[in-house]
Amino acid sequence: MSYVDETLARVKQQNPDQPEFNQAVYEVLESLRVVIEKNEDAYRRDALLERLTTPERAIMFRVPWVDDKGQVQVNNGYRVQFNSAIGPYKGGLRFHPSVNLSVIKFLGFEQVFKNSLTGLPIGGGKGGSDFDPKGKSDREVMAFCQSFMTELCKYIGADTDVPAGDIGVGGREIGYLFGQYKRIRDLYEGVLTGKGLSYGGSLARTQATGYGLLYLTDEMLRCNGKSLEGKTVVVSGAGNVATYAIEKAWQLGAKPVTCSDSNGWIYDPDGIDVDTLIEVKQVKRARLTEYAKARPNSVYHEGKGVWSVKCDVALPCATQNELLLDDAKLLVANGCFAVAEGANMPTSLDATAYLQENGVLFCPGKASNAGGVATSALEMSQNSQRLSWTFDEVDAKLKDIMVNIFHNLDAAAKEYGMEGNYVAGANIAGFLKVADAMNAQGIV
Ligand code: NDP
Ligand code: 2IT
Repeated sequence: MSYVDETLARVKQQNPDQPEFNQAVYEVLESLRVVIEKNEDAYRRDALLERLTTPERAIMFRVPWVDDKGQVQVNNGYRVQFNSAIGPYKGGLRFHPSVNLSVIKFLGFEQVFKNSLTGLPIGGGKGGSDFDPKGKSDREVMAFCQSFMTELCKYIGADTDVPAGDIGVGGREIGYLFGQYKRIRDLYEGVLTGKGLSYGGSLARTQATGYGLLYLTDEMLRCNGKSLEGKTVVVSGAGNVATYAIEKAWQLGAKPVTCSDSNGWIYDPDGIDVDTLIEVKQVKRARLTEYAKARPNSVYHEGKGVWSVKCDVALPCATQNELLLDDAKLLVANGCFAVAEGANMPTSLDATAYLQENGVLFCPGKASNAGGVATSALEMSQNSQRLSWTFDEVDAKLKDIMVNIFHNLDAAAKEYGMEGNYVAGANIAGFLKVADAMNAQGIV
């Protein structure tokens, strides 16, 4: 059996109850076959793939807190420190009821390659909890965050592990987490990114993932003789990534016509209005039914459905496995020619294959959503220098990083004889740097 197949079988056997983690490992290792097979004996002797697919450390902890009725609640907390070969662990925290060890491990594994692709010195990690911030009072969210950080603070630090936001963790949560870290550790350091501007945050970090997604999409289209100008874009999600993807799509001349949340979705024939979306989701923390009330031409539908809307470009920006084979078939039938992932692993393996086989330009999240973590690394640099850069400085660096990422993965795909396969290009380019650093550092 080949070393890749042996490793896939071992990961499955050791983690039988972790479907998301197995899915992420499968996607990466399938792309790496060509690289591994060139040097199989050396990789096998060094157990490189075993080390790559086993987190350096996985921390699980109890998070007790008291709700507004005086009832004690208990959630599960996680931090998976996956790989520190190229820098301190870096990656977000997700607060969502669906969080479990499999989800955090898949996200941490993806983060290793994503962070490598940014070209910046950051290793990969991820954390979170099955806590659901939805419907909780600010006091309840603060109580939860303080309890979560009381345990997490033992394992993180500005040069060790630097968490940030992800689903359910935005500016409010980062503020409460930072306050508790500083209080317990008595250290004013850049231990978290996505901070508020008054206490060490970076301009443009809020917008970075969505903007970066569009910078990369724009470059991918340009290099394939196409453009965003005048194109119809469908977007899923209505959170941080989706909102600023929609804003930048407008700025680049496209028309984004959909967004969605976990209850339903909006089609707005006039294009999604960013101010209304921000007012509904960020200010009121309300459902998308409120968007439809504020924009009478728009239509609200219950459930899933954005991929049924005719479009040129599709940007999944909500969550994993939200674009399945039937959705991919609809997109192709409706003439969609590009899909770029804003979320992590939103497209299932069979849907990705279908899109690629039908000539759709497909960019995987570990490349196209890397603008968020890249700008987090820029926030770390500013914190270390005790300086703040302007919005335009950060935005220009972000754009450069995204354009470079595209060219690196495009070149890697070409070098290994898979021109246009950006999934393979991203996995190979991300892997080579991490593998090189791991080799140089010996058996650790
Ligand atoms: P937010 O919490 O701001 O928004 C998430 C959005 O997705 C919300 O609209 C939410 O709906 C919807 N959603 C979440 N879970 C589900 C689900 N199970 N089914 C349907 N809809 C769902 O998160 P972000 O925008 O930050 O994250 C979105 C994606 O982007 C995630 O995959 C994340 O890992 C990824 N990402 C985020 C980065 C960042 O910087 N924030 C960086 C790179 C990737 P509702 O409002 O109902 O909760
Ligand atoms: O998935 C991701 O890259 C993020 N949630 C952002 C991580 C970060 O450290 O900014």
